[in-house]
Amino acid sequence: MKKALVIFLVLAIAMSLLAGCGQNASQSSGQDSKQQGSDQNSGQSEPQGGAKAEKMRIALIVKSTGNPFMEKMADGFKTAVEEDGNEAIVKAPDQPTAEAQIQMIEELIAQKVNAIAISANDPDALQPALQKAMNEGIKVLSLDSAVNAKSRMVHIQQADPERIGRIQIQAAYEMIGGEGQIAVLSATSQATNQNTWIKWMKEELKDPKYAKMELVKVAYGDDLRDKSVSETEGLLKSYPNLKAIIAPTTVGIAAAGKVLTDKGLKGKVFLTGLGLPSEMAEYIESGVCPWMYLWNPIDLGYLAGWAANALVKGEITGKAGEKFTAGKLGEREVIQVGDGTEIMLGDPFKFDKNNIEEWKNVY
Ligand code: RAM
Repeated sequence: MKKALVIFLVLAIAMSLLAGCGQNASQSSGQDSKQQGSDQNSGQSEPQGGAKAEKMRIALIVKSTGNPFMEKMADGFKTAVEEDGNEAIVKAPDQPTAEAQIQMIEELIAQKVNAIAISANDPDALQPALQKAMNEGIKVLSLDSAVNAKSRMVHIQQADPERIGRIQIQAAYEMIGGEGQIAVLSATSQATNQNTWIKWMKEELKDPKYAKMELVKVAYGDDLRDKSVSETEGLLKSYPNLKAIIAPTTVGIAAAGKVLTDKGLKGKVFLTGLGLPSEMAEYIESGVCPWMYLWNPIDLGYLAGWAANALVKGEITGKAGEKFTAGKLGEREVIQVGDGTEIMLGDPFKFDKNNIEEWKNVY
């Protein structure tokens, strides 16, 4: 009996050990295969029929939601990123603030994206977040509204800011016959692009030919439609002799166009600035806004998308003199501007009664 019991116990122990080993073996092999799978994914490699091993995730943060210019810019960006076989992630904060953008940058760092492109709501406030991103190997670029040179590898510039600023003052001068009060209706008070253009407007105004023209106020509609409407109404109320409004923002100029139209001020208060042909056609046709300027927002986003592709591939690093092919826009060069580098899209384009018809369906 005793012998039988010992044999039984030995057998039982041996079997349980064997079962344990088996379990461990299958568990560990399961882990191994899981790990292999996530290793493949952590490089964002999604083999597509063997064509491309690495699919990079390239993010765009725009200024805010509900801005058709930003939407068109994002369309161009997505096209370029996808043309190179990468994945585009587009983020838009509810409010055009630096705080909201910082939160989005932190989220994208946690997601380990490969690149972040941003149209900045503040030139300096994003620096710690963007530097953290770059320290983690994420390529960072700005477009449309720049961050300072320490916060980015390169900036995608729509057109020469000096020219954009000066031509808007020249336009207002012509419209009002060189005499009278003018006001600026801008986006947010921190926006890099608008503030740079306004700086050049003020430079242009120093020319003695503008001695009879007075810039009475810079108002901020924050690229929000309702606020831009109420700021326009405020300007008209505070300055009953106002002769022109310059709105260097597509949201602002469209809001001002509506207010001037509704109040029957066509020919009394002139409007110019930077506008989307699709939103401004009716005011250009009616004469409320005799002419205005812009560049192609789809191409601006597209150029930034290709610059991001080139950065993640290591084709460029953001140093002056580097060249790359920006898809259908052809070869582009990185140039030195001040203490940072830029890639330029082109010249601002003038829209008036003669060409608005053909452009209003494009963007
Ligand atoms: C608005 C935005 C954008 C600017 C255009 C002209 O849509 O402020 O940043 O480039 O206007």
